[in-house]
Amino acid sequence: MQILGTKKLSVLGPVQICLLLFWSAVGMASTESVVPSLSPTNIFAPASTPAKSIFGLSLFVLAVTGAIFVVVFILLAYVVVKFRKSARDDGREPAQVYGSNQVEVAWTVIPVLIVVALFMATARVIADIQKVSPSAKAVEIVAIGHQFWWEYRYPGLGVVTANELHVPVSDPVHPTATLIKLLSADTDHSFWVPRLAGKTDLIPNHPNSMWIDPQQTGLFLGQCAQYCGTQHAKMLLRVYVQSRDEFDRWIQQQRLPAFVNATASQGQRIFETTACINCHTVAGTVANGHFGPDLTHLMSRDTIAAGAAPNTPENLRLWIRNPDSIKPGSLMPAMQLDDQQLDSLTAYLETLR
Ligand code: HEC
Ligand SMILES: [Cu+2]
Repeated sequence: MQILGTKKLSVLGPVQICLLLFWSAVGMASTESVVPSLSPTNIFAPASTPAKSIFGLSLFVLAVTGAIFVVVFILLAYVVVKFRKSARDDGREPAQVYGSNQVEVAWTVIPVLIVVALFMATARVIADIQKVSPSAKAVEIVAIGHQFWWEYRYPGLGVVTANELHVPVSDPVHPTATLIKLLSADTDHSFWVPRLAGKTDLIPNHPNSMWIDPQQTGLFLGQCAQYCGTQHAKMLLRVYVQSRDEFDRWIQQQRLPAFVNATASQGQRIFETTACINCHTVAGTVANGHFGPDLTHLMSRDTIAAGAAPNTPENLRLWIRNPDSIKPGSLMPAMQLDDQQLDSLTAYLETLR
């Protein structure tokens, strides 16, 4: 009974593994060739040099581990079939083999060599990515992780924004790297946009840096990849890769002070007499807080609250009424405003283009 049980298991095991492998291979093939843009975080569709090197490395690791799998699977299948219970078995214990030096040495040395090869390949990719020194033309950005949103500063360009990072594309004619210095305002976060680069942590009092050179325009998504508190899951990354012209236009627009619109003066008064200004900056007004995102050009963003919701008037109103309804645990308090105040405040925010 016991023997039958184990035999059944060992036959089923490889079959199941095989099926699993088959389906994951199908999945991989279809995401790569048929629908490359289906997932904006697809690790099989790298679009920047660091991500491409990592992709190459993962193919190498997959090939090595795949080869090991095939060898082990074939041997296992052979043994299971060849030595299965037969009618002629006399029930005695089979011959036992002890202490073969050759076998012991082989199954120690070969795995060690494989691990060393994988280690060397990995170390080389890491070193290759890190040794690149930024050219003078590189765009420099400081990314600061906050619970639970991203602050982006462009020190050389005089721009401060939040949650939606804009960078220029790097085409063969104008190769442009973007250098991102990673800081944290509170606890550990991790910057991870899979199609652009590997993960790098943002650690308090320990500046890190990374670089990207996205080779196609478009929106690249990511996610804070280090648990940083309740709303870590809604701390999304959005990287907008733009042509140089579009990027320059975006920079010009972001440098302007807040747009003043008399029709929203009532909302502006509420904003400026409520605690909002202690946490938020609106350039050119009395609002100069730094605990929350800069709102000077709030309307130039597609989403609010680090990608948690689309930036629509309804969501904005809902957010101010009760941030927890969109992002439970967010560090912005509900300010207990009445409906009329909420309406005028929303109308004011809508003018921050
Ligand atoms: C105690 C500090 C604090 C106060 C007071 C505060 N906020 Fe916030 N606010 C935050 C933080 C922190 C976030 C980021 C939340 C997140 O994404 O997790 C935020 C996010 C926002 C956002 C979304 C910005 C974006 O681009 O994602 C808006 C809009 C906003 N606040 C408006 C207001 C208004 C209007 C008031 C006043 C009624 C206000 N806030 C009061 C801290 C504050
Ligand atoms: Cu985080």
